[in-house]
Amino acid sequence: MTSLFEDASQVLHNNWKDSFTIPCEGLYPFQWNWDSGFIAIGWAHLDMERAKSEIRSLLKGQWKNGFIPHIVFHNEAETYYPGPEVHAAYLSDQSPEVKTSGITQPPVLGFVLEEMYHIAKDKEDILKFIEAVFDLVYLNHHYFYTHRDPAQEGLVYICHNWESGTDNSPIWDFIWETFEVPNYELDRKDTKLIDASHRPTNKEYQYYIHLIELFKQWKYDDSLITKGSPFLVQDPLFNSMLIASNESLIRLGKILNRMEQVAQLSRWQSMAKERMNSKLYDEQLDAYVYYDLRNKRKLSHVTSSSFAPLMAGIPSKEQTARIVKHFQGGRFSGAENENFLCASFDPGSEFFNSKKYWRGPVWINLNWIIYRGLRQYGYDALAKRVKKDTFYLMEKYGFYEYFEPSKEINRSLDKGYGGNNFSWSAALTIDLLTNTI
Ligand code: 2M8
Repeated sequence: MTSLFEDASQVLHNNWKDSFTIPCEGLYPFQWNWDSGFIAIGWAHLDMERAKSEIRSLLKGQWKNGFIPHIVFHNEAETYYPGPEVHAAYLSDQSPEVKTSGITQPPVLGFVLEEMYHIAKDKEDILKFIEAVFDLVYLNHHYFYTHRDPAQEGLVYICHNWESGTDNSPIWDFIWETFEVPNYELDRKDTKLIDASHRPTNKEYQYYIHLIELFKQWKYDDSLITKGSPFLVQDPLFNSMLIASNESLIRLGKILNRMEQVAQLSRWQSMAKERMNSKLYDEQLDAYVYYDLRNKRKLSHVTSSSFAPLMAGIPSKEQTARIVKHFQGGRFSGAENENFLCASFDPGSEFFNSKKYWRGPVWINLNWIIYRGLRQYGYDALAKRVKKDTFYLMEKYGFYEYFEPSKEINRSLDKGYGGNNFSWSAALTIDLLTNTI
């Protein structure tokens, strides 16, 4: 019998394509932005040269203004929709030579670089690498604070559900209710590859494609998107990843003596943390929620993204004590601890669906983010439980994309949900296996 570590390592090796790693054979055959960040952490434990290559390949897709796209199409593949011709990023005068999408994903690169630094045995060598990419990652943060924060308040917006990483979260239903879309012809491949009931509906895809069509009309010009996009949301996960990455870049910048960048990052950082608490924290729910910038309203629902601010050190100790109650005989754990941690959407809500992608299932990258957050605030026993739940699911089913949260339903299942041999599930398992708590 092979170990979990060996099996995870095999998944990464199988999904490696010369200079980067695909998230999943068939289902996601290109390089994805935040996937690559998590994958690089896995590679850092196995082969640091591959971890570096993963980051360099992603940065080949960076635009002149610092923007990093959510997909880089280095290769051709017929198994994914929408491909490069639908995204048509060449319409922007900022886009690079390689084909990319024109929307982004949660900015994890800053903290990924710091993880690589901690994992590396040869610190001199890794610092040379970090020094070589530091300005590019800094430029990405500069892009966010200068193009995605119209009120200059410290919170950046996303303009597409795919930018959130949590594609079909019920949160986006409330945005879809605010506008109508034409009927686009969809050439979906995902629903031919895996169980369609675990994926978003065609109606939802009409919205996803419509937003892309609007952005193309505007040649991906950020000022036109700010003015006109019907989807403009301040998302707690996205902003937490940016804040966690700011913090890492500040620490790395000090080591590299990049004091000018450190000073600017620190200014963004203090504003961002303050605003997360004054604008996105919901006192009634004891959780960070979403703000719909277009329609000027809070979207007060608890999702696994609501817990990401812990990893970024945003809540006070008192707030954290209230937040963790969701995990102990609470909303997410269930009163009798009947759920594995952590469902992607409030299991008590009428919008929860335990099988459907980001509307309920457990995701390993969010578990990793929550685990890191709990440890940061000293909730080691709870962190251990998140890790135990993660390993249980992975050992029982393998490295699936997402998993059933209900312990009861799990008794009769023999598979996880979505794609199998999914890279970030494997990569972050490798990382969790190396943590002693
Ligand atoms: C999923 O999203 C893509 C679009 O980006 C899709 O469904 O086609 C999400 O889970 C996203 O967070 C992830 O990065 C991507 C690749 O794993 O798949």
